[in-house]
Amino acid sequence: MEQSGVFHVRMRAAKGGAHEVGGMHISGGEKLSSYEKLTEHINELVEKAFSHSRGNPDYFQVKVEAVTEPISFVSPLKPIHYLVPSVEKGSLLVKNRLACCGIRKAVIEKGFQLLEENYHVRGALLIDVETGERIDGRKDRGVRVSAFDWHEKSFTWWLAENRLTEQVRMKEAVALASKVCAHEWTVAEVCWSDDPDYVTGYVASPLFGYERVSQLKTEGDHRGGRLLFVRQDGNLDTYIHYLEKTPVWIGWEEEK
Ligand code: WAQ
Ligand code: MG
Repeated sequence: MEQSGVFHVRMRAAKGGAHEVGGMHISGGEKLSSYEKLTEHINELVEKAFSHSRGNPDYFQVKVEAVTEPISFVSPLKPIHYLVPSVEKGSLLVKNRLACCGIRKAVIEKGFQLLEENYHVRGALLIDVETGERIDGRKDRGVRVSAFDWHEKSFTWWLAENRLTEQVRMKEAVALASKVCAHEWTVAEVCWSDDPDYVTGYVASPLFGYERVSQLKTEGDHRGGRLLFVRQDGNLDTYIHYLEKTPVWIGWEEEK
C-alpha cells in the first residue's frame, strides 16, 4: 500500500500497570515519521522502553496519528556546555541562569520545590513566572511536549556548526527545548532526567539557548522532571495545545 504524509508517533511505558491505574512511569517518546520510516521508528521506541534503566515495563502503548496540518520549521537552540564539580554547583548555576532570564528568586525556589514534590509526573509542570504557582492543572500527567522532530539534514548541519558528535539524549532534549522556547510565552525551561544513570541536565531559554549542565543530580537517583516557566498572556489552553499538538520540524527549511 502506498502512503504519503507524516505521522505523529507517541509512546508511553509503565510498570505495575498503565499510568492511569497507578503504574510507575518508565519511558516515553515522541516522533514525527514518514510512512516508510514508521516500522523503524516504532522499533526504536520498543527498544527505548524495554531496555530502560528505570526498569522493565509491563505496560506499553504506541499511538500513531496522521498529521493533517502543515508543519512549520523552528530553529534549533544554540548549545552551551557547563562543566560543574558537584550537583550543588550545578543547581546554583541553573538558578543563576534562570535569574538572568528575569525570573524572581522566590519564583525559582517555588518552582524547584514543586518539582521536588512532583517527581512522579510524566510530563512537564507549567509554572506561572509571576507567582511561582503551578498552572497546568494536569496532576500526575503534566504536559507532554509532542509533535516535533528534527529535520534530519538540519541536525547534521547543527552538529557540524557546533562541532558536536551525535548523542541521542541531547538530540531529543534540544529538539524538545527548541519547540518549547519558540513560543513567546516561554521564559525558560529546566530539566534533568528521571533515568538513574543520566546526571546531565539543562536550562533552556529563548534568550540564552540550550545551556547544558554536567551534573544536576547524583548517579543512581530515579528522580527527574521538567519545569516550564511561562508568561501567560491569554488562554493557557492555546499554549498547551501548541506544546502537545502543533507539529513542528526542528531545523531550517533552506539549506545552510
Ligand atoms: N514533554 C514534557 N515533559 C517530558 C517529556 C515530554 N515530551 N519527556 C520527558 N518529560 C519529563 C518527565 O517528567 C521526565 O521525568 C523528565 O522530563 C525527564 O525526562 O545531555 O533524558 O526523557 O544535553 O528522562 C537532558 C540532558 C536529558 C540532555 C533529559 O529527560 C543532554 C532526559 P527524560
Ligand atoms: Mg526518562
